[in-house]
Amino acid sequence: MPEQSNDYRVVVFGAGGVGKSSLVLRFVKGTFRESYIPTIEDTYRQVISCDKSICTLQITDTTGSHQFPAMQRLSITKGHAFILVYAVTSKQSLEELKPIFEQICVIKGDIENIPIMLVGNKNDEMNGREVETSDGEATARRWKCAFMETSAKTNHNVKELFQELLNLEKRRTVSLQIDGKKSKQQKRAEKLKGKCVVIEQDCTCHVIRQNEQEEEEKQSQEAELQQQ
Ligand SMILES: Nc1nc2c(ncn2[C@@H]2O[C@H](COP(=O)(O)OP(=O)(O)O)[C@@H](O)[C@H]2O)c(=O)[nH]1
Ligand SMILES: [Mg+2]
Repeated sequence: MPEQSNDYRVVVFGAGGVGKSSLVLRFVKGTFRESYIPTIEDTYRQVISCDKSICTLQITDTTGSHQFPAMQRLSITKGHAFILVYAVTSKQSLEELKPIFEQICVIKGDIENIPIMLVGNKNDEMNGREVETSDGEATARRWKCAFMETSAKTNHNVKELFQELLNLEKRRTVSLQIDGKKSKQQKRAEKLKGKCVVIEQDCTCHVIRQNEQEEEEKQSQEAELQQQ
């Protein structure tokens, strides 16, 4: 089991081309690109709240299901929560998730306490669907994990995916919402939406090599929270 640290680490797995990077980039930067650029491994950071203090959500976008085995094992060992992505247009991409899921079970043991979301991406694709929603749901029931269909292209269920994943964490309270750091704009948005849990304005995302200024900002936010 990974130790409880100030980082909350989410790892995204799935076959090449299913849309892992697109989902992560849509979430952290709000962008989408049509072209396919294979990923080696990228990590993004975002400030979130965890047990009423500030912590860092670290999202690791992996290269695909044929990742180097040692890297894959390390990602699983270090990860707190997992997103397993297939494309609804590829039955094979769902099948390729099975060995990854099994490896998570072996390494983590008690997986009922590990947040895992099975994700059927590209649900905007009207033609060429190979995996029905019910097939995804059935797999998730077998794996005792959560399930969602998304589209990085149309931004369908992307923020919800990350928020739901954090909601599955039962050992600590992790939220995209930073308590006490709501901007006027956010408060307005919350009023409009009724219940809003995702920060849209203040949660700037960073590639892991964050600079010192950001570190300072985080520390001052922490100090502010402690004073409250
Ligand atoms: N139609 C559609 N295409 C997508 C979606 N997500 C990603 N793609 C496309 O699928 C290709 C692979 O995406 P990418 O995120 O690089 O896949 P990765 O290898 O899993 O990281 C790219 O051409 C994307 O534009 C989606 O939700 N809908
Ligand atoms: Mg990628």
